[in-house]
Amino acid sequence: MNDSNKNQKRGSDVVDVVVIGAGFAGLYAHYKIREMGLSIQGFEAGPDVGGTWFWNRYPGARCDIESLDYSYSFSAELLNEWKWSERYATQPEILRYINHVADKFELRRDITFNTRITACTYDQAENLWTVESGQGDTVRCTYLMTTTGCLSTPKDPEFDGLAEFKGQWVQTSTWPRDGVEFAGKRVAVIGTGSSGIQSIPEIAKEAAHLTVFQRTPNYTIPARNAPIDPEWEAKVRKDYVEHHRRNKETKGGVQSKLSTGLMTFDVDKEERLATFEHAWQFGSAGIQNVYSDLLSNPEANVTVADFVQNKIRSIVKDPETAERLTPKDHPFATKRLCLDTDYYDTYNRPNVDLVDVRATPIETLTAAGIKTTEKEYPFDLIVFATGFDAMTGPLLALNIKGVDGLLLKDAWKDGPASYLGLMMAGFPNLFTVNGPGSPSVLANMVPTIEHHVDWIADCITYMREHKVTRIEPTMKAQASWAQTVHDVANHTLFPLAKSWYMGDNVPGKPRVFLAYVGGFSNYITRVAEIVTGGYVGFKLSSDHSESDKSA
Ligand code: N01
Repeated sequence: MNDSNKNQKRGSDVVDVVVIGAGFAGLYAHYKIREMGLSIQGFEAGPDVGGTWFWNRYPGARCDIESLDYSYSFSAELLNEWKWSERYATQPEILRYINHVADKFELRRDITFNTRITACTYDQAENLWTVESGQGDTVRCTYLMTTTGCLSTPKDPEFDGLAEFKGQWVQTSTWPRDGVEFAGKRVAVIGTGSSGIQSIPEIAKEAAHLTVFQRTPNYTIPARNAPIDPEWEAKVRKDYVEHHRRNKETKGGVQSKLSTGLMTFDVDKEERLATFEHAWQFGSAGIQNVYSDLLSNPEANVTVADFVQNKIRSIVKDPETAERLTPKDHPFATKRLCLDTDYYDTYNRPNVDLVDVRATPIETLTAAGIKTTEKEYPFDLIVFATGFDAMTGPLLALNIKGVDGLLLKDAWKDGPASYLGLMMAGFPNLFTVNGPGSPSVLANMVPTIEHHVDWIADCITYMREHKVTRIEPTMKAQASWAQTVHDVANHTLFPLAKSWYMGDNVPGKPRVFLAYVGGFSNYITRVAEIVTGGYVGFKLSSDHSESDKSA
């Protein structure tokens, strides 16, 4: 797939920038930093580019943002030459796109693949970062950029008896590259988040029998995926660059086709139901925004929750199964809303069963399969769709050590502390793309990535032009941003759900809302004001002086 490893630097080196990760964010970082004329060294744990789209190749994997929007916008030529085939692109098509971008701009040139970074240490005297891999690579750099993704540290299967199981087991998050055979097999899927909900209908079509182990039922909306509507495509492509610029002026990084601009109770019940029905038929996660208070007013939320619950009951023929699939313990869309193809209908198949593991918890895996408190189920294959240590996991795995030996894991023991999701106090010249406290997972990831990388590139340019050698946020600005992230989350219903947004899925993880829910456009404005004010909230220092622009 790539022959770039031939040209790579090994051993000890000093470069301007080290970029860790080669998914959407890492590749754009390479493009941008190279354009600035700086030297760069990239590392990627996988054997090739793609990040999340390299690893998550389970059947049914596709994006839940429309393809025409889930694209880089930094190159008009790239936008215009790449043609997506479906409304919501599949994982293989997205990976082909990422490979096309890497080929077109020769972005593999400075990346060392198959190399996981295991330590990043700040050297105060030299004002340099030392970056080390598990294989003995050591590189020093002036600026360190993490483009390690938000959902790239899989949660390991946390079940007793895994070693006893005699069949095959796989994780959706690290799906085998040569595929998995389901035909004729008794298959279990554990987990009903996006990965489970996308893969279950596909696995059910092939497996002899599928048993789904569900802990929390999730809300999901039919994607209504189809070949791209040529009329819509022509309209977007007429002014494609401008279309992407407008995406960056929205709350979610994508222009809504469903928002009414109204509040839920501005309209009567009949009109509301017609609006929800239109959104259901349209097929988009945008149903959560048709009325602006659906995610902040509990009564408003109940109206859409009831609508979707009735849909579940109307699709799933067995009333008991329908009841088990109906979410009851969290408001609508406060766990990440899923988009599916035939998910609920899959439970009408004779070869599919649903086990509620809250009613009958999994006790252990056995040589033959899975034993719950009720009985033992024999399986040939178990699929773990059990999620990730989101947002903080990928950064903590880098073993980052900052000023005075401060470990990131200690700095974050009560939850991630970051200024704007871009930088952390005590870790100078370390930039995080889509770090905790940024809009990231609550928005279209590609424009948020472009925004962060552009911001970092501008910041480095500013530093070089103004002879600034060190930048880091002040503790005060960082604490104030954490308060903002907390406050805006508390104005919504999100904290009412036990979700990975809150760190609930990882035992012992502090309960903190991990993303900025105030909207991408507001965030862009805030960040721009900070820059215009001369990097408000950052401590800038040169070899001779220090300035502190307290927020
Ligand atoms: O992971 P999840 P995911 N015993 O954490 C269950 C993005 N993504 O990989 O809810 C039993 O959502 C867990 O149960 P509970 C997207 O942002 C995007 O599916 O914790 N069950 C849950 O049902 C998404 O939100 C796309 O009670 C256990 C499931 O496993 C994020 O990635 C596609 C368990 C995990 O769901 C993560 O999605 C795929 C246990 N011990 C992913 N541990 C698209 O673009 C966990 N579970 C469409």
